[in-house]
Amino acid sequence: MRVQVAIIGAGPSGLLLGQLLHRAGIDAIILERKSGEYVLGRIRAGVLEQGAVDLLDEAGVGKRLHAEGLVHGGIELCFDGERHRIDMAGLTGGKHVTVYGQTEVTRDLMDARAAAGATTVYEAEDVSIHGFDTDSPVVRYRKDGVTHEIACDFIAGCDGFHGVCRESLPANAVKHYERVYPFGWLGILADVPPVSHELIYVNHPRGFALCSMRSRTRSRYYVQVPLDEKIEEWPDERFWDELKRRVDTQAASTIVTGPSIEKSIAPLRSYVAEPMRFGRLLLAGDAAHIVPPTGAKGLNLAASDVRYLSRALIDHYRSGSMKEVDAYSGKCLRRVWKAVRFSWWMTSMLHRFPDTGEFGQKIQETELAYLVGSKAASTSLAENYVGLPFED
Ligand code: FAS
Ligand code: PHB
Repeated sequence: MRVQVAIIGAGPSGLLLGQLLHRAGIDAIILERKSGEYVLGRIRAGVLEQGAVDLLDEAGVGKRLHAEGLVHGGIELCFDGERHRIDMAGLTGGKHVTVYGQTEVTRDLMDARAAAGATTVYEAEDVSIHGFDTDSPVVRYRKDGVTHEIACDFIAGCDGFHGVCRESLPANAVKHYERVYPFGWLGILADVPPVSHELIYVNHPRGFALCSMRSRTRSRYYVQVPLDEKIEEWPDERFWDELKRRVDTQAASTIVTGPSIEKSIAPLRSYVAEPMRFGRLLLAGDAAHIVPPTGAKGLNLAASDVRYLSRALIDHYRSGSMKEVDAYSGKCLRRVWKAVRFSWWMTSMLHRFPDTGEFGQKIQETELAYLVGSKAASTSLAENYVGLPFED
């Protein structure tokens, strides 16, 4: 079999890239090791930058997003028992974010790919990549006991942090930058109305909390927990009690609780692999970088990479030039590192670290008090949260 582009991974990165390439008439196959149901079952991101929304529109999958997504012009920061709104739209000349779950983005992309009759091989086993340092790379995989080989021009490594593509690189070909945080996020999804119409990020001596949502009837909440915490030690009642202890009294008295429909603990790390291109292999999304979800950047960075990658591949097939492919890694990484910095800054400011102590708590609360009282500082947060400009 031969295709122009072999995409490894059917998460948001792989599906969005496949859709953009298909609309440009470029032949791409997607190989995914899990089932479609498994991929849809992962509860992850919830906030889309305008740039990601624009790209989903370009991919022709924005209809439900615009019908069901919640457009937000601000967020609230809660510290020292009080909430303060950051008017992001007012501070950024009208830019917004849209609350629309990653699960829904993935579902819309899966539906579009099926409607286009484009091939996604789910439950593809033992995917391996070869010859990406030549002009004729090859991908192999097994399905139902039969081994298949795909010749292609390019391999898109969209296979996430634990994928095969980055791991297939020679050790001396990639530089790793990493910071692992000494805590995790315990997240709960419940069919209860959100406590507020916008997101609330909470700094509290007991730890971080976040009040988010998926719709006007479905809420997503998180509390910071120690890394060694066990999910079975967190019955719903304990979660709701802890969340109420961390939010302000008004939120604690009005929050609607209910049975969890999903509950999980996610570790937090910052990670970047440099470069993101190795010959005919190009990494995108979590395959190349991970951010703590505090800045709501993970999914948006995946979309950012796919924006650059789709344009580079389309330019190559239209002009024969490799100029944009050569520029891909540098363009991505300049934007990735700014999002990694913002996510690290938000995490450092809002979470309780082992060495925070009373002095550290006062410093965090003072930084937050300065932030909400300074137009310059609030503008800096706002322009990063709604999404920095792209390099074109
Ligand atoms: P993904 O990991 O989503 O997709 C990679 C795909 O490749 C997967 O389907 C995987 O099965 C497949 N794959 C892996 N190895 C393979 C192989 N060898 N062969 C074939 N296929 C293979 N981001 C936010 O912005 N906000 C959040 O709140 C947030 N919460 C998160 C919570 C958790 C627990 C995790 C893990 C991530 C969270 N993220 C969040 C980040 C997340 O949304 C990612 O940024 C997003 O899924 C990136 O999409 P992909 O790059 O497609 O990677
Ligand atoms: C979510 O709704 O899952 C969410 C929102 C904002 C974040 C992280 C997670 O910063």
